[in-house]
Amino acid sequence: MEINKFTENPILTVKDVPFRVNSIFNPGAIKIENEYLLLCRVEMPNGRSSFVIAKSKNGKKFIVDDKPCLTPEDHGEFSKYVEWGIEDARISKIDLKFYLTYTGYSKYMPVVILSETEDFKKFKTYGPINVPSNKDCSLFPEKINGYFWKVDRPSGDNRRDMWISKSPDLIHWGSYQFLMEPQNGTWESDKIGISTPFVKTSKGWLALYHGVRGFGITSIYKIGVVLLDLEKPWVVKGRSSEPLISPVEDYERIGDVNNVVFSNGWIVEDNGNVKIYYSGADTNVCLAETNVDYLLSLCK
Ligand code: BMA
Repeated sequence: MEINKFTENPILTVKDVPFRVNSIFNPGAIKIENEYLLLCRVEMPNGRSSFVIAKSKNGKKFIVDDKPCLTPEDHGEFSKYVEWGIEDARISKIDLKFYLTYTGYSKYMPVVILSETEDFKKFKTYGPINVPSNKDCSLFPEKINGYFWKVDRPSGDNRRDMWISKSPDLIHWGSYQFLMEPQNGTWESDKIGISTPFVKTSKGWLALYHGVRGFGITSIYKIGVVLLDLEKPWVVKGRSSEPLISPVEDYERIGDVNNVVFSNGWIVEDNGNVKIYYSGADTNVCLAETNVDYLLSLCK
């Protein structure tokens, strides 16, 4: 098996949302018992995003809830950091709770927000866990060397690199280290960012990342894969030299932002099968299937 885009893509579009939205895209994903849950970004008619849940028994056919579960207005004292929307949640289960890292967008520019939930009904937010501009943050599902770890993407001057940091409590972060930079003259030459949460494999911590290359007035977003050392997660053991998923089909080429495939959620099943949830052209939700062995074989 290599990677297969689902023949019935896209699996969700605005037509599946029972309330008025411009688009549904960029879902975080988690499997709870035997149910697949997507925390989808919905861009509301005013152009600001909230999150809505979609659920499925088979990971392919999803039913979208009839209202958002988390909105900018739900952020209490932190609302000013998310006034222009909440975007692109990554979901990690750590111990018995689910932790969400997502972009809060406001006049202060993008910043990573941390929230936790036990049931996807009630959410507790801890507000920003870094200073702007920073986005695309994924957590590791367990402590390494006694600390929690995250990877994110600060935007300083002209650089768009991924950094790794650690925390005793998921809220206070430090020991920042450079992790990965875009490779010049390739599909990811302009910027990179982590896509999915990290998953533990026998060979290391595996995650998808995105790479962007600009051509004049347009940018093309593609998805790659990276492997970090299990004990020293600041060490990159391998990464794909070519993209794993590229915008090819009309539903990936044409939409609100053309020529984009973007993922922030996947399910790695116990048998090694992988369901990648991604969006085409910032406009829909799609599925691609592969397995861990194939992804590991790409990390050279
Ligand atoms: C990124 C994020 C994503 C989006 C992508 C392509 O910077 O804002 O939400 O899917 O751009 O437009």
